[in-house]
Amino acid sequence: MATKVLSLLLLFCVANGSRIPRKDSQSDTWFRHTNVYQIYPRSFKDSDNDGVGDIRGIESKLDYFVDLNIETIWLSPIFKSPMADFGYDISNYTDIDPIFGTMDDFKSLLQTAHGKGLKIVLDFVPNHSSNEHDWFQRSIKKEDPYTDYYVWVDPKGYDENGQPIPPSNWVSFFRYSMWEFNQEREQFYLHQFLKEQPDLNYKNPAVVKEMQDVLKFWLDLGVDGFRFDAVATIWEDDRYLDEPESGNPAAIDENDWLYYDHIYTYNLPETRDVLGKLHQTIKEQAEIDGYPRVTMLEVYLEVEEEMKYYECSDFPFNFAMISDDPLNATIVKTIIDDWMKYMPEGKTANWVLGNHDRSRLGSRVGSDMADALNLLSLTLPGVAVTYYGEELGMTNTNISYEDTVDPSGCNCGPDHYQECSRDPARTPMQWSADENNAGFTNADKPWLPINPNYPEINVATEKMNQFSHWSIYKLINDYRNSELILSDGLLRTFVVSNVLAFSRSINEVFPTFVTVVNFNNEPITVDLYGQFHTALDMGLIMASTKIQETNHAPGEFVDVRSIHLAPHEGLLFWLVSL
Ligand SMILES: *[C@@H]1O[C@H](CO)[C@@H](O)[C@H](O)[C@H]1NC(C)=O
Ligand SMILES: *[C@@H]1O[C@H](CO)[C@@H](O)[C@H](O)[C@H]1NC(C)=O
Ligand SMILES: *[C@@H]1O[C@H](CO)[C@@H](O)[C@H](O)[C@H]1NC(C)=O
Ligand SMILES: CC(=O)N[C@H]1CO[C@H](CO)[C@@H](O)[C@@H]1O
Ligand SMILES: [Ca+2]
Ligand SMILES: [Ca+2]
Repeated sequence: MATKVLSLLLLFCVANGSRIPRKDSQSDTWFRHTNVYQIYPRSFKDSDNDGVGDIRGIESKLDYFVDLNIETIWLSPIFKSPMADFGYDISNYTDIDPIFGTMDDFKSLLQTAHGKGLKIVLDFVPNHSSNEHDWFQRSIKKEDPYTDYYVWVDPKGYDENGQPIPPSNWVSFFRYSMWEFNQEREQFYLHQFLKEQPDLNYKNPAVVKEMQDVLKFWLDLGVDGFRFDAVATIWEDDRYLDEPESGNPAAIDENDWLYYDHIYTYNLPETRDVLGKLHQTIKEQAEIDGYPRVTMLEVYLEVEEEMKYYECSDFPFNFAMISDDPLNATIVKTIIDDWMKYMPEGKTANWVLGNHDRSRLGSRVGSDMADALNLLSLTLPGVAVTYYGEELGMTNTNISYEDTVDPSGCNCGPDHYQECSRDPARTPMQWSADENNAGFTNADKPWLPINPNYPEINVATEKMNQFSHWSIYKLINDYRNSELILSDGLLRTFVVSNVLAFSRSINEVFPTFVTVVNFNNEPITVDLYGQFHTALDMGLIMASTKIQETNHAPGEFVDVRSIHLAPHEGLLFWLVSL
């Protein structure tokens, strides 16, 4: 294939200029330039036909990642759980839930993955356990040492009906009070999420130690790192003062999290002290066996505030491109520039386009724009994070109220569930057009319905079409894997007529490549000459998301003074001289 020849040629010219030097080779580690793929295990592949995806299912599909040149797989929680929040309510942090398989299944997955050069990152949910966790059950009974493992507070008083009054007006993420009264202990406990998810008390050093032991358990088994869930909620102000109203018009009513400004419950500075201790446990493992693991954090903040979380992790996820606000070239340029400007020296950037809490990329920006944004994230410096199915152009699935299972959706009721439910972005992976349930399961009914677009949007069909979402994604990842896509070096971003472009090179003398994304709904011709850090004026095309509408086949040339772009086209080329 032309592209193979092309990349060999380019490899040769880079090799000629000696191996690509890295900015800080001392601390260089695999996760500075890896790509991360998030699997939502319930929906990836079902091996035993009960309608729910599982660990053996994932193991059976590992070659999919080898094929796509994806290195790191992050699994949403697979731990023992009553599934009130589908695994984000953990009743035993060191055990596998039977719905997903056994500990032996997990060990086998890990071993097979490592044998194929893949990494497995686990989801770590530090803020809360399940209410069915043994610690919580003993805490209710005030059995030491568990008495203060959770946040227990006396009622503020009792109302005229003798009902206990909660300590404060705090409202949880999933609506209604953050406080739940426990009859047995006659105190309220705190829950930032569901009442089935009591918050752990990080003011208690025994809890910190307990969670360090959990990390150690999995590190000793050989996992490659962790993604920490919901970290901004770890610490609360223990004066339990009421939070002020936010005035946010998006709030449904006063029971909605958005109704308040969470000044006493979200992103408190002590949070980072706790995280620092947990991160330290992960780093120490490298001192034992010489192999560095990754710590990635889930935290949604303004960029400058978010940067503080680099102190206590390898990187906090960059969610700036995941919002429901429309994106355009100027906005995305600002997102990129801000992250690169504020990121601490020597750290790694990252770009997240989707997850199991948000509307799917293809539904937010349109399927063709999704390809262009995948190109963007895969060619920016640092780590690209892909949510399962977004390499196929999967979109949200319309789900009726009757079929809704997400507690966040159910709590909003039949009139508002579509604003709150996360089910539409969690439906089964679409493997093929002609097997049962798109090749996900042979059960009569999968746990969530299959998207009706599966006959076109699926792995098998897209593999056979060189212009499909999947084929474009793979081509770009193949370049990434050839080390031509750099984690460090020069980056210049610019915008011309709502077209975003950026150039990348290790330094002035190394080859420069350029990514261009047309955010316009119309075709446009742009002149990008003079914007790069070199005077070269021809582009040798590596990839385009719109080959069928343009003449931008890999190996063709383009004059940078006059680049004709299709609507929503993403284009990748090397700067060359002829
Ligand atoms: C978690 O599960 C493991 C394996 O079954 C068991 O040995 C351990 O005691 C459990 N821990 C708790 C806190 O229930
Ligand atoms: C989604 O499904 C509901 C009922 O199941 C239907 O009323 C609604 O029109 C559908 N919406 C879309 C966008 O298809
Ligand atoms: C991009 O979005 C911003 C913010 O909504 C807006 O001010 C700007 O005019 C938009 N630019 C284009 C070219 O649409
Ligand atoms: C993106 C993400 O991981 N969201 C999770 C945050 O934490 C809550 C509670 O554990 C989950 O419900 C979300 O899915
Ligand atoms: Ca199963
Ligand atoms: Ca908390």
